[in-house]
Amino acid sequence: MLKRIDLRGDARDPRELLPRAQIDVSVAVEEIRPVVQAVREHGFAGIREATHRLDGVTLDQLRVPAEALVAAEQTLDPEVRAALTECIERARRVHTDQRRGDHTTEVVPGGTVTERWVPVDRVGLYVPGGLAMYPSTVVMNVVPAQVAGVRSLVVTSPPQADNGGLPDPRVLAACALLGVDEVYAVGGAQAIAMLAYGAATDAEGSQRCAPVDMITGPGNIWVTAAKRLLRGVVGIDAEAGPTEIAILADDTADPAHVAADLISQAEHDPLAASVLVTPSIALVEAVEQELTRQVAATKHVDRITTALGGEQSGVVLVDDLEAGLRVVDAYAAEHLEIQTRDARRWAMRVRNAGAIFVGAYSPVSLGDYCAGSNHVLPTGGCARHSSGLSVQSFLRGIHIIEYDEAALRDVAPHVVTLARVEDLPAHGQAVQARFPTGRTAAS
Ligand code: HSO
Ligand code: ZN
Repeated sequence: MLKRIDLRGDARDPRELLPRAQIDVSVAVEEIRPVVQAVREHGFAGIREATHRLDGVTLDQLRVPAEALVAAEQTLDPEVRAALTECIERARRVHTDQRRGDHTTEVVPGGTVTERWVPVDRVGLYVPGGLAMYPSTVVMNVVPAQVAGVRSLVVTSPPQADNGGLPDPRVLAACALLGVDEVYAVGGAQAIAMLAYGAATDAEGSQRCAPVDMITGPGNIWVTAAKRLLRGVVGIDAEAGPTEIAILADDTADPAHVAADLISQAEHDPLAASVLVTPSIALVEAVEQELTRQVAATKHVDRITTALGGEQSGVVLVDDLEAGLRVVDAYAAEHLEIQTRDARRWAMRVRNAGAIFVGAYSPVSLGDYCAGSNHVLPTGGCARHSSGLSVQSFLRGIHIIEYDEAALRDVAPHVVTLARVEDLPAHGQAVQARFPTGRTAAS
């Protein structure tokens, strides 16, 4: 099922040799451009037309009524409520610890730079519908935004024909549990355009969705394309690609666990990537047997079989764990599991991964729901330069510069010199104008 890539005795840079899907968003950008334009020009009418054409639902009002949110929460299965509540509480604990205070550096006596962390004012969260319907993702986006202190938070999710044109009831319930009361039944590129530009949400224009400052949340290729197109008009978290799991394992790993974890992320998407990196051929053979047995018994067989058999998945055989470490660093997985002897020690040496799951009892599914960690993580190798969603994602560090007369006078000659070197004498003059007698440190 998984193809084998044998890197034993191979000294080449593993980056080029690893499996990875190629996804081109640029074609989709051209396809959604007219939708975005229509929403920008015609507001509500543009959204309604696109929703009718693409989602098969005609809406007179885009905002989800408060009673519908209350009803979704009240009719939530108690077991689901308990699980979501646990997910929220654990995430809150971890994200609360991420908060950082303002910091002042006294550069010289009388000259300070303060870094003040200020939350983004208004954030829009896109929650997919259809194949991907994740109340847990509502939690993973809303909790860090709330902990950061974002004042205004809006959620938008596609209308479901079978839910009377409202978004999925479990998504609505998650919003209600988190205290989010501004929710819209809009999906796709039209939702991203509505959040970016703002729009009336009914025909009379009596209600409006005000534009947001930043959009987060996963979505399909059209949503990703709209985010790419509107980046700059509005802040964008990241372009979420199909999910990935890499497992670095040795002969101490349990093949049944390894197979189950590879399958768990393949369940998301036919384009999901599952990669096993190991020096143990015995483990590979045992995992292959387990995969055959477990895949046959699981629900989403087609999706999983396609994902595991796809170009983006495979088993990478390496000489030893040192070589395996180089491979997982080169791959920079969204999720990396370490199932080896001394797993923690190996985990601490990893440099590139969205999140690392250590040992036999920390599967990725735990992190997806109830570890307390965030499950919105960099994909497609972006873990080489980016982190997952956190409180920090919703904060801006503003530098506050405050120098007194003596401190400016003291450094003035250096400012003037650098201004001269860059041929920007007016820059130097802006400092010298404050010392008309020309008495700076140099004079
Ligand atoms: N594994 C997904 C998140 C998720 N899993 C949501 C289940 N629900 C991407 O990290
Ligand atoms: Zn998952």
